[in-house]
Amino acid sequence: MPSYQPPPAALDPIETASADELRALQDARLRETIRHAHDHSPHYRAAFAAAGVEPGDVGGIGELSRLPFTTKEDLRRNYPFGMFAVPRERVARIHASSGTTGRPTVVGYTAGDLRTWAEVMARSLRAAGARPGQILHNAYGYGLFTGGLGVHAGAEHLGCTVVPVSGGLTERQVRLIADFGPEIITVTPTYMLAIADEMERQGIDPAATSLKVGVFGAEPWTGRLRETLEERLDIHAVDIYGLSEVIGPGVAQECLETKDGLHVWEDHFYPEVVDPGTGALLPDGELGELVFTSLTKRAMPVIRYRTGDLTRLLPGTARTMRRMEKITGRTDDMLIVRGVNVFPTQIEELLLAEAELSPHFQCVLGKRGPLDTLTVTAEPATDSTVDAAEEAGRRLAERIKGTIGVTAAVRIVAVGGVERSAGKMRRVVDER
Ligand code: DLL
Repeated sequence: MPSYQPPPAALDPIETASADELRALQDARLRETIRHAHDHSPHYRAAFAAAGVEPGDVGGIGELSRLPFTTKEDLRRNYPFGMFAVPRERVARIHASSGTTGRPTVVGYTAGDLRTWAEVMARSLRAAGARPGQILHNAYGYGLFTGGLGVHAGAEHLGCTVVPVSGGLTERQVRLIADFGPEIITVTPTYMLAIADEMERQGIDPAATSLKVGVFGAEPWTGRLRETLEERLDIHAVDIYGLSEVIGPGVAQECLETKDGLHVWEDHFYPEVVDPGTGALLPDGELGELVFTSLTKRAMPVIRYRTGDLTRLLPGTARTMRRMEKITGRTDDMLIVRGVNVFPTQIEELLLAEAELSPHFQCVLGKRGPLDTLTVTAEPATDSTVDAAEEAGRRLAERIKGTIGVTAAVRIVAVGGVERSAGKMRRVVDER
């Protein structure tokens, strides 16, 4: 267990407000958001009309499910600026998804939205254990991706000394960590692993750096990977969640003191969980697709946005606001291999239990005749032999069959043979 304990810090009053206070605020903000979206966005006006709802029909959160969903497809159809609910001149910043498939999705922020974002992001970093005056090494990518600039603004707002490294140039990442002495690092968990490998290559003990907390997100990662990262780097590893459509990083954050899932900043982003197939609202505690309604965003409000992320909502602990469980995966990352559903996170849990394998892996989907095949590509751990890794690979294949119920081949490749990424790792390679 890492020894760092952050000094106490004052929270925003709403973080510990009563459930009633929070609900009253949400109700009022929801009414405003719906009115604003209806009056200023042709998309929402048409969508509400098609569903037969008037803004006045929704008095509060209790009636939210009368409104239609918003999907990624809606954003694509309105490319580039059609979802904006303010004149384009009032949009202070634009971000966009990489758009590897189809058109990118574009999101916009007013100056006020950027302030809100910096506030929720600062709140997230504080919950993660960051404090004013600390040096924060930000290795999330800067650019159209929301990670770099989003975390950056929040860290400045909190009062940290920000090192805006962005992703990539791994040798330099290690150099700057050694020279500047940051206590906080913000980066995807898989790129943190690559940085730790590079530390070892340079003869630096990853557990002996100045780092105390890693704020890891932008991709699914498991409790097992938390253990790996905490042990290897002697840091606290906490989870941060967000998505561009809703605002970017800072929608939900795990608290350092409990590490029990992510508190959703519900005063700005109202979460629902629905059945991914039928869209029916599910009660708290049930696993389904996360849906968000923004409560304060002006440039691009989102109403009941289908995230594609699978999780469940849980009661608050370290904060009164509800938690979401660590994300299992995305609906579109679910592998269906001969009728069995598999998430890469399930493979990660099993793979990390094998000490002879490195934590870098990919799931490759192929075809043999009419049948789908799943091959997990993995590497030997640096202090392991190829024979021991092959043996661990055979064990892993058996455990995948035994626990998940799917037949998978495990292919051991040379160290460095599994693709690396300086940001979000591509876990699934579809070769069919
Ligand atoms: O990934 C925003 C972000 C940046 C979050 C930095 C955290 C840290 P997008 O590129 O729009 O935005 O991707 C959003 O990434 O719908 C999830 O599928 C996934 N994702 C983000 N955070 C987590 C997380 C940023 N903590 C998509 N756990 C989301 C699992 C995550 N998946």
